[in-house]
Amino acid sequence: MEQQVIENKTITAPIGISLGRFIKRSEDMYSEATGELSQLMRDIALASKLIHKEVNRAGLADVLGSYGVENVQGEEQQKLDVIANFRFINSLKHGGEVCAVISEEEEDIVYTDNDHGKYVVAIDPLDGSSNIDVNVSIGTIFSIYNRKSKVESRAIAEDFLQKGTGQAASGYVLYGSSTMLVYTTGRGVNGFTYDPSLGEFFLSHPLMKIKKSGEIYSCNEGHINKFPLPVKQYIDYCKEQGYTARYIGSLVADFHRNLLKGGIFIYPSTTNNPGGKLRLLYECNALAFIVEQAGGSASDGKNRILGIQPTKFHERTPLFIGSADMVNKAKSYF
Ligand code: P6P
Repeated sequence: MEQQVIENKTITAPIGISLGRFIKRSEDMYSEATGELSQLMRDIALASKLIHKEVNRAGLADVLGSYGVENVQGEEQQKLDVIANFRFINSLKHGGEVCAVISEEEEDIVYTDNDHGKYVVAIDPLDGSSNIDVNVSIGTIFSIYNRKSKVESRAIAEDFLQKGTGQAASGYVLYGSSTMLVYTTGRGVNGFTYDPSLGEFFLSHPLMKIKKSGEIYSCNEGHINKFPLPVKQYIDYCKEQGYTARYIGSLVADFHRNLLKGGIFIYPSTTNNPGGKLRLLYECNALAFIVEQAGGSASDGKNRILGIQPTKFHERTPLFIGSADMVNKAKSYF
């Protein structure tokens, strides 16, 4: 088994190590670690395994199709959305480390009755759910913060309305041809692939880094006429460069491909979504932390995503994320 040299500040480990042992190793490497974040990551991994099972039998177990109700976003909830939301909140509630959750599927704060928990989690339990019925990859995106309010008190809005630079950890789960958990605690990005026969995630992508520049651009060109002029100009530039267009319509899948191959994902402000479509708290901040830890960049077109001060739980932001040189080139048109 390839032995990765442990570099100071970043967490690396031999490829093939289980997630559980990786988490323990990470905790042992840092004297200040108390084990609470480790337990939280285990809770997220557990919920991911349960969702993996639901997603992989979606066609068989009548969990396809809509649930017949709308979520707070006014989007028709897919049954798997509801299941995923329940699984993650339940796992975090029973894990005991999280005092409250903000979820794309919930209008307001969900209290876990763990007022002693020192973390809060913002989560999109199942992003890209419109792709469920057509068997396209979907994903979970999560962001973890240290609460600002006093332990033993009830969580408050300010616990969630923190800049992305304050994240303790973030990551995503991609339910694709294989299920992968990719996360960072600010010491590098590591990717784990799930082996359903063993019921465990194993380190498959240690210390992930994104290319400084790439040749893939991802955006929904069907909306091109709704894009601001600078975005149209940048997309024209990509075409002149002969870049490849790749757009799955599932943020986690598009982001993960660009992380591995280099590229830029763009969901700009549009005439019908002037603030952009994607959510700052539980989509953009989480992926921005990952991409910066991997050497890339994330912007709203002008400002660093991680530097934006949130004012509302479900606020949206335009998103330019991926290879640093490509994001900078796109920004140069504004
Ligand atoms: P559009 C899925 O609904 C989602 O939230 C992201 O996963 C995806 O990147 C985006 O919306 C797709 O939006 O407008 O291109 O269909």
